[in-house]
Amino acid sequence: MSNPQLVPSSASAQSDLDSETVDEEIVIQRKNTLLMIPDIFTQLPPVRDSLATQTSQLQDDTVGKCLPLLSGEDELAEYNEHGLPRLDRARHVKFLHKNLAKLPGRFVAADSSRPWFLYWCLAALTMLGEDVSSYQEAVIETARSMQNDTGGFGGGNGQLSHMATTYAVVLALALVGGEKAFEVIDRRAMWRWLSSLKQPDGGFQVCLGGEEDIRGAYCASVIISLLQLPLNLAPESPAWTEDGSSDLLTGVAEYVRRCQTFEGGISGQPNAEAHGAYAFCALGCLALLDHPGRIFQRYLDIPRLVAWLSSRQYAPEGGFSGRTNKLVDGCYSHWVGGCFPLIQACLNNIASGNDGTEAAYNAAGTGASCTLPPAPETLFSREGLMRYILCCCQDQSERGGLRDKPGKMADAYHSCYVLAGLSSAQHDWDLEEPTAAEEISATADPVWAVLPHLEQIFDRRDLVRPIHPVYAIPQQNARAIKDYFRAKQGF
Ligand code: FPP
Ligand code: K
Repeated sequence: MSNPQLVPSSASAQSDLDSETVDEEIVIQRKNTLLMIPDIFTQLPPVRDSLATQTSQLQDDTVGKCLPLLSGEDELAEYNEHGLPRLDRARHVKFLHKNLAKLPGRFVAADSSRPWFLYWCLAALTMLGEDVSSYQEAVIETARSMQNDTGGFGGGNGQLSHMATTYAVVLALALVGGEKAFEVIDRRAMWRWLSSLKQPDGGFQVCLGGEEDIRGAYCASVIISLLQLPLNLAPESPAWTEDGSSDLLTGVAEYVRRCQTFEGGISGQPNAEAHGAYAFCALGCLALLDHPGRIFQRYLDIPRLVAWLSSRQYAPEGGFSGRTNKLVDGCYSHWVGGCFPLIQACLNNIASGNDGTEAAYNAAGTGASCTLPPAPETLFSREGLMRYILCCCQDQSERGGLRDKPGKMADAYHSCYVLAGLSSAQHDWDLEEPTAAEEISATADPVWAVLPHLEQIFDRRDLVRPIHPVYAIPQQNARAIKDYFRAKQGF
């Protein structure tokens, strides 16, 4: 290296240098790092609305907290040549193990979220490359205490079964894996319980007598698919029909369609406000019903959805917001960022002509050849998301863990979904085998091909383990539980 300014201080600092020289060197180094960071991540947006409101004030405060961290000015961080700090793996691992241990009294309000803590921590540890099988016994015991004879899992012993806690328990059992863990689940009772939540309009209630929303549809689809449940409805279902024409999945896609809003995003229920968390639920749910290349086009306005999803990514922060005029939050790295691998799979399929567009065009008999547009290489700024995650979402204190934004405490929820978002930014996915609607319970499982995305700015050692784009657990864990239950005839 001919330019001494590029030599890291650890290598060049001599013991006889006085502290002033060292300080000067650090300043020079920071300036050089800054040169490597695109202006869009270090400057205020060029177009600003001069009307000050509570909303614009909160936005300015957030940018104010993020900018120094994005500009290589965090005293506690060591930046690489692109201005990115390392992923603090060891500290995050420690934080997550601690969150799986007995929590202090102030967590009592989170008691009914215990299944979630299991899932968030186990999933996050897995993404960080940890082996979580040592938690098998504990997860089995906890899951047993939360299962109801009437089907499903509550948030704790004696609590009402809920779609979200059931989803979290099933994923936690899949993460620790093994026959003993899978056998905890009473699948017949689960099937009855899901039948009783299924509504005539295609959606699902989240608990008996509770609200019907798109979380219900997503969680139900994941549970049905992972547990390979029969699709026919139990007679006590509100959606049961005498002629047997409707099953657990009837009308789910139509329900999802009704949740797309005028903005292009997806709301929790028809005619409500679009939110990133629900966009992921919508796409995840549809992707379990058929190949995204076919089903997204059939039920959603994709251009408007992509425009809305893209508008969730902010500059200079680089992270995503959950809805229009709200702030970036690390968790949307997954809820919004996790939509992109699914949309990418959809567009790749359309570009390859597999979705049937080309055949339909040719069949029209015009004689003209059909030229399909190529799929875009990437749909969001991976660099921006990575910068937000690594610069702004890591708790630099001894505590470790990942967070919503600077100034917030790290927690298990954000640790899980920030890492899941990092996985989306670091990898490319494609769905190899198209699957037919019936195949949700059929023998062949569609295979997601995943490779690290080339041209990255992060240290290769900071690559996290990829997760399945729909189930949000590693693909092999999803496959293991599905194969186990598929091999069983009936319950
Ligand atoms: C608004 O919170 C948040 C929502 C309207 C949706 C929350 C739902 C999820 C995070 C996940 C649902 C998915 C499953 C699988 C159960 P806010 O107003 O605090 O945040 P905001 O300002 O960022 O919108
Ligand atoms: K929030």
